Amino acid sequence: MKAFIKVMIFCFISVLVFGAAYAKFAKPEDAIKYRKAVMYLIAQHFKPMGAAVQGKADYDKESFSKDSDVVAMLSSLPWEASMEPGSDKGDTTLSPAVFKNKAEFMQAAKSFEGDSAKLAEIAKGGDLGAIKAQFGVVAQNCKSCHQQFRSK
Ligand code: ASC
Repeated sequence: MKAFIKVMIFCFISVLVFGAAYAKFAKPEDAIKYRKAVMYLIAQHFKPMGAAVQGKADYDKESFSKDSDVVAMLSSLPWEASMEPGSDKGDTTLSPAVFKNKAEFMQAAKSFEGDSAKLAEIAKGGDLGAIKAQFGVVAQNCKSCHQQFRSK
């Protein structure tokens, strides 16, 4: 009986913890800070790749590959935080269009995830021509999503 009660308490606590995991952001500002932090990191790893692709910096296979891995790794993180109700107000450039076109927004997000993963894969091969082409696809991805879903 004692063991049964222990199991019940464990389950109860698990439900509380698991339930809490759904409410990831206590307030809209937290979601804004979270996605800005992720976007900042993505940009920091995206820019050196852009410089290499444009010939403004030397192409280094290893560092390009590391940057592309980091971008791919981060690519799935900003979207949940971007759909947090009320987080289109305040210190943000998120367009309210996100809430009106959630499916379209998520589709754009998924394209970015897929295209970033592909870039990371191609980067491992070190074929600069193929890398340039795929980098262009990802950059276009950033651009069109920003046009639709970022204000200013
Ligand atoms: C960046 C950055 C963006 C994208 C975009 C790509 O480094 O901050 O918003 O790349 O310019 O088209």
